[in-house]
Amino acid sequence: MTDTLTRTSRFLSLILRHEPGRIGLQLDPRGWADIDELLLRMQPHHPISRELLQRVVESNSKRRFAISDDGLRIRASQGHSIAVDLALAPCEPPTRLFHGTATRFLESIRRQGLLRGDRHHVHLSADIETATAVGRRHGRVVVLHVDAGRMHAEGYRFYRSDNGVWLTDEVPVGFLGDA
Ligand code: HQG
Repeated sequence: MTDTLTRTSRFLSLILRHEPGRIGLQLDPRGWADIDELLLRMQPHHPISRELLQRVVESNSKRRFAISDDGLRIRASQGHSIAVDLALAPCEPPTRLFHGTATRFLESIRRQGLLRGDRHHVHLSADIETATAVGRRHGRVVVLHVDAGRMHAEGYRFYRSDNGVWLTDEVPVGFLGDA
């Protein structure tokens, strides 16, 4: 059985990344929602207390959600499909990053490189273990390595989300290899 924390985390992901309008909520341009308003608007759909919200934020192993310093607002740290500008500053990536995916995508990836699809960015991991967990969600997992150092040197921009996911617009085939 899926527990309350997981179900709440899923609902919050849906609202804060993809469909705030589902509960009549509007995010600000940086993706933040007012916590009092969020809790109020969640009542008819998935009622939770402020304490449970806090527990979801703190217990989430991927730290998917961030609360603002003043404690008044919440946003998803990454993974949006709606237009928000997280205002992440470009930064220098490690020389090597990893991308976990399913073997069935390989042929297409070797042809097109890594594309962001519905997301704002291609998501990359700092270590093989994390990449393996990400890839496993899609099926038989394979981990690719990304020559991030060379991409950066050639002008591709990288960002790091609040929860440590590396983001970039695309990874052309020439920067991909087997991990
Ligand atoms: C694949 C989770 C064919 C790509 C994780 C991936 C992550 C291609 C899938 C975050 C392709 C997209 C994102 C191409 C890429 N041809 N397939 N040219 N280029 N793909 O879920 O990276 O749980 O949108 O390899 O922890 O798996 O949401 O991206 O398999 O950080 O917090 O297309 O989602 O975080 O799948 O995962 P996704 P992802 P949360």
